[in-house]
Amino acid sequence: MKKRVTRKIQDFVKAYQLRKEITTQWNDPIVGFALANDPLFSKLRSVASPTHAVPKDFLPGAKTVIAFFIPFKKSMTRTNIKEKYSSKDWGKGYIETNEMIRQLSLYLQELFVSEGYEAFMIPATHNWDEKKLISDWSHRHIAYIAGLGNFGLNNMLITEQGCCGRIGSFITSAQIEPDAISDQEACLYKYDGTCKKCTKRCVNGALYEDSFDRFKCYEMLLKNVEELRSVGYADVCGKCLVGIPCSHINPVARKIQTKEHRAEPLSAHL
Ligand code: B12
Ligand code: SF4
Ligand code: SF4
Repeated sequence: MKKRVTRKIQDFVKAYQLRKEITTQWNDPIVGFALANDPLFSKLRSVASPTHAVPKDFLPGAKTVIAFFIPFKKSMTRTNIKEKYSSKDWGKGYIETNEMIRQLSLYLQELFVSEGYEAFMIPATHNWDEKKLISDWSHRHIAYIAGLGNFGLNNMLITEQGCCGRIGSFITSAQIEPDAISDQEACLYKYDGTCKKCTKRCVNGALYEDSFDRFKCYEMLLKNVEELRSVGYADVCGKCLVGIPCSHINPVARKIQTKEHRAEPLSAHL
């Protein structure tokens, strides 16, 4: 079932971008699975937020949580590197991907229900407490538990395809084999204290090595809402995600591979 669901998600995204009205293009999504009763879900209440839900709060018969990361293409993320305000493509990418995640979740819901399972879908964003700017369901934590990656200094979940993309998750009563959490660090700063490029890219004084001010960040997102009116409601920024080592790859995995590769000829002679 795992392979089939992964393929269905990938095929959906491939077909979706062929629609005439869609301008954003995505790379193949990566998909991970978590047991709904994984003790890490209840741990989230103590680690992340006391109001964080567990899968059974939304679906009492929950057995599995499916998480997917939908990577943006480099050609799109590049448009958001220059200037203080976000590019139109980044704004449009946000709006179109949120809608795609909604339609993909509806599709998965129909699929599971047609096979006799229960299903529960969650929106990609705006499911937050307006005053605290915190949600009761963190897609990036779910994706972490489902083995899709690890956290960066820029707060993003960094996957094997980087952090430039959007995350969705979905709950079902179908039992699907879970994936293991990734023990591979993904942020260079967390790995060896280097990089910090994301903090230097922040355009509104919200992201530092030792702190993040979500309200300052949201202030910038709202400025972009005004700037990008022509594409719709785009509360975006994302300057701390683009043009950095972890935008499209896991730079720690790359660094380790390069070191091993360099070490190879020497070890071969020992
Ligand atoms: C509220 C929210 C915001 C707020 C607050 C952001 C924040 N950093 O807290 C505002 C409006 C400011 C915002 C801004 C942005 N957001 Co936002 N946002 C959300 C939302 C709706 C909820 C996040 C939340 O409150 N979760 C609950 C809290 C408790 O957990 P958390 O913040 O996710 O987790 C933190 C800690 O627990 C911690 N942590 C650190 N180390 C470790 C280690 C372990 C082991 C664990 C368990 C946890 C942990 O990690 C997390 C990151 O700080 C999610 C969608 C969703 N429902 O998940 C999108 C989401 C997080 N945003 C996203 C994005 C892309 C952005 C922006 C780039 C805007 C844009 N699209 O252009 C900026 C980036 C700002 C930044 N650098 O952090 C993406 C992230 C994608 C990714 N690769 O991770 C999400 C997942 C939306 C999506 N569906 O893809 N966002
Ligand atoms: S830019 Fe560097 S420090 Fe920032 S999250 Fe990416 S790898 Fe980590
Ligand atoms: S999204 Fe923009 S304002 Fe928010 S932390 Fe990143 S660069 Fe700074």
